[in-house]
Amino acid sequence: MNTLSTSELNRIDAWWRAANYLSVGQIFLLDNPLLRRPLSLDDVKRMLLGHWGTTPGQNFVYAHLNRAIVRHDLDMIFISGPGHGGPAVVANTYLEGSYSEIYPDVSQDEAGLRTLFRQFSFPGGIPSHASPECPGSIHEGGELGYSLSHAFGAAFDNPTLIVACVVGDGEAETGPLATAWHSNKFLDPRGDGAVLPILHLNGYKIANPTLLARIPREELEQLLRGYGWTPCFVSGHEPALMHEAMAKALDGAIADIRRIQHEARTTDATARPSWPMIVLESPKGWTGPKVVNGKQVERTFRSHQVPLKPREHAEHLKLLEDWLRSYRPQELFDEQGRLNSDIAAQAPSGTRRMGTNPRANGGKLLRDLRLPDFRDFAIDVPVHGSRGPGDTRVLGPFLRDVVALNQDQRNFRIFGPDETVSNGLGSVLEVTPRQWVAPTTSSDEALGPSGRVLDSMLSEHQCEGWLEGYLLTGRHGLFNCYEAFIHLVDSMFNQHAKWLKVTSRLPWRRPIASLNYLLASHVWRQDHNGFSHQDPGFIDHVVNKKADLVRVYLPPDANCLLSVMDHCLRSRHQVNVVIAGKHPAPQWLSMPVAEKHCADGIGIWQWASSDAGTDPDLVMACCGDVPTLETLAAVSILRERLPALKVRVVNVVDLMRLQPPSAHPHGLSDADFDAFFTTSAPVIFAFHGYPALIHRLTYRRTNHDNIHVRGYQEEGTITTPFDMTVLNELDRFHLVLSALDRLPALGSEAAGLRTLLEQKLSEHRRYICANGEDMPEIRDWRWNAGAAAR
Ligand SMILES: Cc1ncc(C[n+]2csc(CCOP(=O)(O)OP(=O)(O)O)c2C)c(N)n1
Repeated sequence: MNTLSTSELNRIDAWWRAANYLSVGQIFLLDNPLLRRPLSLDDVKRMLLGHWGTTPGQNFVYAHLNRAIVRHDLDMIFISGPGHGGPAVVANTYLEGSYSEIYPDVSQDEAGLRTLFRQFSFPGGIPSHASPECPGSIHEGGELGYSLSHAFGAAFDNPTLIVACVVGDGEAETGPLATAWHSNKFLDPRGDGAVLPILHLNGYKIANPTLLARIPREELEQLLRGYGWTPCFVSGHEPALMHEAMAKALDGAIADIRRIQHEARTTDATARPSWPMIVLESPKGWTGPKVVNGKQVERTFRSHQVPLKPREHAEHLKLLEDWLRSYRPQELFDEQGRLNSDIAAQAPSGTRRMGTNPRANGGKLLRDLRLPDFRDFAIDVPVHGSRGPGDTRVLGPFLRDVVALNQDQRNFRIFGPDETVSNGLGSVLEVTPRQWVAPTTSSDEALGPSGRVLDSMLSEHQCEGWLEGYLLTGRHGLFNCYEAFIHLVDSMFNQHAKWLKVTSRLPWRRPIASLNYLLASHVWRQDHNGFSHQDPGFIDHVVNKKADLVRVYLPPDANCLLSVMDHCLRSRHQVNVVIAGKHPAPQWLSMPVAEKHCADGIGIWQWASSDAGTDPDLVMACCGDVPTLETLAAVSILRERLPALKVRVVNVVDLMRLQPPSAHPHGLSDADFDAFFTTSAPVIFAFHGYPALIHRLTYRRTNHDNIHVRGYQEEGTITTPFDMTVLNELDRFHLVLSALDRLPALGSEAAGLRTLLEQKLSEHRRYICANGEDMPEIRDWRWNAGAAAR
């Protein structure tokens, strides 16, 4: 028996035709939206920018999802993997009414249609992709590869939600997408929603066939089954047959999803389900021009963008008009240009419409996290420089309690590529397992079908994509990662930052929780990994983005880390990068002092300085835990050997304080900057990352010429922790030597010290090569100026 009645089939086909008509109209038309008169060149845009090829397939999917939503009363959102099919999502959200509710000027009449067409890919209008401006979108799809991970991120902790995710067959060739199929091993059918992937096998990319379309059907099916999915193929090109096949496939998929969820939610079944997915094998450029300039277009890569160029080829105008009229617009829209009511009635109502589902405007659903008082986790700092267990290890119990306090709300997750324990955050596993729906053995630790930590897939791309999807649908999270390998998601970070930038200017999009990176296992302490694991360049990458969106924090110790993390978890619509160590390290500030220091973002450490609050001869600045340690060790040498020298110690937690306020909202005024760094004293700046960044951030400051930066110089290997700093001339001895270079007035006093320091460096080298560890005087060094921490 057929799934669709004839009238249902006709209505769904009419919706599809309407969406196709609106899509072609968006790509081509400036005017004459209802073809009330013969098309003229004046009706056609001068610059034709957009993508047709993927669009009819996505329109087809959307039309059928609408039917499924109504029929099964689904809570569903739509992700357009090949987001260049923007005309499709715009057209469908317009047809369902969501679009005009947000943009009343794009009204449901002829004038609105004209605006809809004109604005697309047009100066002052909207982008050609499923961009943030498009209601219902959480995924721009400009950079291909992340649709499925976003879909899973959205589905976590949304037990009623089904995320319908169109995956391009070209997109499926990207690394992130190819690994994303495995996300099904992390979806808990009890507490999470479902993801319904629809692999859009239209056969072509921009100029090539796709791999998945050119492997035998059986091989493709085995591949998808091998990833743990149960694929259902919908193949063909004849609309009536395809409508019936798609409706049937969707009903089947929804039934399977419901069965899986019902079983999981009502029994003790723990076996990993094989979730359904659909493979939609339809022609690229379906229903568009078949042959243009003597070449096949429909079902080829030639349909990818704009298949007709009426201004270049006179005969294309007629082809375009025929194409538009082939959808029979007079049957679809009434005299006023409004979609005929019997067609419009197919749309789901209210927030069931995919363009209006609040999950796709996550800020609307965002609830504050319940946060424990971070001060309760403070480490005691009886004297400046007392030993801590490792800063992230102090943070761990705080995060553990964040997890525990929000278990009921189910709105906080920690993501990591198999590194949460390694990064010193193992405490969180005291209150939650790592979510893992595959089988376990008795030797596994802290794995379970439902948990707040997702760290059991070695894929930075999935962690990033899942977290983004989670945040975009109104929840909170943290991504912990080795510093060097966070670069794997540079590009994903870019896209997310772009999304934040655009949405921050859309009043109807509510702010979402910030994307928080905790980069532990950083460049300076990759003791057992070496050069491949040493790279602090993510900071440089991040600061390229719009200043009001990015924050970079380098807490010098555990109490500062606690304060910074509390702040980040409360913040909205930003990207926060926090860099912290996991190895035992000196602690400098008691909690009250740390809290104030972090709120200020920068401070003079008077207890370590010898300028007695007067104009210093030298500023020793530091940013990052290891640079802070080496700076204080350098200062102790200076204070012991050159007691008359007036040294000021400045510590920077919030890197953005260095920029002028015109460049970043956290920027220090010039007067404040000068008050910290003086206008003429030499500044030796020990920095966690590449030195050039400090110059870039401070080049407009009065004293910039006197700022001498030491940081990572791309020197690394397996060696001792202190030797890493020596190799990069960030160690205490080089810092003092740098200071002496810039204090010529010291004369012979400096010469003696210089000789001593050079001897120390030689001694260090000899010692580590003989003993395989740092010299005792380095390992056991303590800040001994004697002042108690306050
Ligand atoms: C990561 C990435 N690489 C390259 C591109 C350029 N690009 C845009 S569309 C496209 C082809 C996409 O093919 P597919 O995913 O199959 O989409 P469809 O055929 O449905 O248009 C390419 C390569 C991109 N957008 N993103």
